[in-house]
Amino acid sequence: MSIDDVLVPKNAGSYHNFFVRLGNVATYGAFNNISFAEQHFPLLTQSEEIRKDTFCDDRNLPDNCHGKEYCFCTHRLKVKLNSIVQITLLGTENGNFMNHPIHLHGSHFYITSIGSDATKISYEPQSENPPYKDTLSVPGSGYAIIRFKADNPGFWFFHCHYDYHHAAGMSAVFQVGDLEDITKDQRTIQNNS
Ligand SMILES: [Cu+2]
Repeated sequence: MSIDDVLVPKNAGSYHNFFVRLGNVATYGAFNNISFAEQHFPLLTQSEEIRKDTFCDDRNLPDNCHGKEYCFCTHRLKVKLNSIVQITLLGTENGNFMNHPIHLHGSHFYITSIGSDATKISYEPQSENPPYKDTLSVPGSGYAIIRFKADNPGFWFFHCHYDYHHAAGMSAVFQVGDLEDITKDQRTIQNNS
């Protein structure tokens, strides 16, 4: 994969663009006002237990969440295998007092833009040679834009790395590929080991 494939996704079969507001209050944390609730089974190895209503996102909230400020459910961001994913991470802390170290499993990402003022988001890549990381500190009242190629099928945790924020729900799970892509990949790993 070249940097150009990610920074200029012109040849990508598909492209996903997410906007994630980071929120934390005294007792819970959230991405887009959804506080992550874990399932009782591991998604990766017991995917046969996944049901239609296992996951939620900000366009598909469970019925009991409507009208509520915060919602508790298994927040999933689903992307096509080999697509280019852009995520805008938005700090919502007043006065910039707490940054959030956001960590992605399964892939590294390029940080194409970062700033301390969330009202001045720039989508123009700030460098031709951007940092390549699996964790970044999003300024408390600022923003960061990250991009990666979703070429590793699976369920991957995406969360604030302050353990108490993570435990309080400041997390989501990326589903890279359809279940067939994921289980096929696992069979390949099992047969090769
Ligand atoms: Cu945090």
